Amino acid sequence: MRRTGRIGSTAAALLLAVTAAVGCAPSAQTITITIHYSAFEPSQLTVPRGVPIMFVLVNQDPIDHEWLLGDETFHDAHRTGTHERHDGLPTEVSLPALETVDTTITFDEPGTLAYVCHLPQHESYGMVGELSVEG
Ligand SMILES: [Cu+2]
Repeated sequence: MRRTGRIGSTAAALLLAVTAAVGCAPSAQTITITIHYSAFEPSQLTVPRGVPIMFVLVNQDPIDHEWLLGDETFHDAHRTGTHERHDGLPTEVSLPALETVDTTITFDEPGTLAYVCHLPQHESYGMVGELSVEG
């Protein structure tokens, strides 16, 4: 009985420690962005600063797209850019037809960024979204 009690309190202490860790550390958030008929849904997002955000990018279209996140300078460069695939950077994601890709980003600075598909004609067609990082 005594032994059972000791095991029980150890388990309770462990549970408390886990709860405290989850409570203190910034927990990751998941945001799903769906692409359908060459449009981002949602096309406006607000995220907190300093918290890992996992973006789940669901391409429901039978054609390739991309999800490029950055400021105006970044997008100016990509509008005239020539590279076809974006791999390795969490803010530059190629989305093959009918595939889902996730990427995780932690934003350190408040501000407004845009996510754009820079495949030919896609931006002018409306493949643009706005992401605000809270201060
Ligand atoms: Cu596109």
